[in-house]
Amino acid sequence: MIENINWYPGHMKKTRELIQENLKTVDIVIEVIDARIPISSRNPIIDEILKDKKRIVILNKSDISDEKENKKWCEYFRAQGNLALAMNCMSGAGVKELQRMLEKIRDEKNKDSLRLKPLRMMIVGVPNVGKSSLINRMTGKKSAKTGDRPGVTRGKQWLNLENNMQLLDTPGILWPKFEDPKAGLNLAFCGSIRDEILDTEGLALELLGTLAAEYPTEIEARYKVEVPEKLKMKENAETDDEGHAIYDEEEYDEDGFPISPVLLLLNDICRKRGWILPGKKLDYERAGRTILDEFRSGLIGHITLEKTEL
Ligand SMILES: Nc1nc2c(ncn2[C@@H]2O[C@H](COP(=O)(O)OP(=O)(O)O)[C@@H](O)[C@H]2O)c(=O)[nH]1
Ligand SMILES: [Mg+2]
Repeated sequence: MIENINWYPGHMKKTRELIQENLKTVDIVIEVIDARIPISSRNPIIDEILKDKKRIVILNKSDISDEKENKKWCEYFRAQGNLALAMNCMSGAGVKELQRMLEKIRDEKNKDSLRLKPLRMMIVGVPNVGKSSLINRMTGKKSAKTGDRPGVTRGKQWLNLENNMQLLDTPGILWPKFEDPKAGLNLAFCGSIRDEILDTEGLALELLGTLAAEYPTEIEARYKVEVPEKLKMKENAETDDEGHAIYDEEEYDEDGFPISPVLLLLNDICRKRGWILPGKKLDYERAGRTILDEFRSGLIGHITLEKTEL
């Protein structure tokens, strides 16, 4: 889990140095990102860190993201000169294809050499994208730790995979774009920021607004509510300083304050689901927690929050 927002500059510098040190000894870097948020789940200066090192971008969690967006994002990363692949570490879908890609690179590396050299790789990515899950998938039970061999960075171990490949056992943990509030929100939606430090109700309301605009059909089907037209047209809506859509408010509470249409939608959902407290108050805490959980586990649908320009 994320060591939360406390990425000190010194901390970042150290991580970066560690990755750069290991980078010298690897042939290829596997960069894992979250397919639901391919921009927010990438380290902002990853290109600067990896420079022209050969890279495979893994769009992980493809089981809960939007399949047609996965394809577009793969194309996008390929157009930048990388290899790219959608992956599901829960089922293992995509692992065989990754294997084939790696074998090709290994053979390329050895094409003129008499003594076969192993392909060496490391996995990098921001917290919670599935780096450890991928390592487990790649190593399976047949992996073995290599001992203190020359060339192995102290404290680091190389895992011997099948087919003459070696994987650094600890992934390079990078930091996401905390300075961008939109990225922070996306990371929080996807569970990359500890919920204890978040305002669940506020976060769920933000998520609901986003989903109502981009995936209204999924919201309607899951919660048996009708998403008002004006919420569906968020793209055209004016936004305030923090990027929140400004709607023409039509409903007012008993004190005369406007009620956001997203809150009205949440109210509808609460009533449909029976999230009501004694005294007929709506149980926003339960609503918030459930909507976030259902989004994160893919129950609302296959959703990608960040789209390519393609
Ligand atoms: N739905 C889904 N969940 C995944 C996938 N890969 C990993 N996860 C889950 O995402 C969470 C973080 O995974 P982990 O491997 O610990 O990420 P790391 O922090 O990058 O090492 C765990 O709850 C995993 O079970 C995937 O492909 N699909
Ligand atoms: Mg991990």
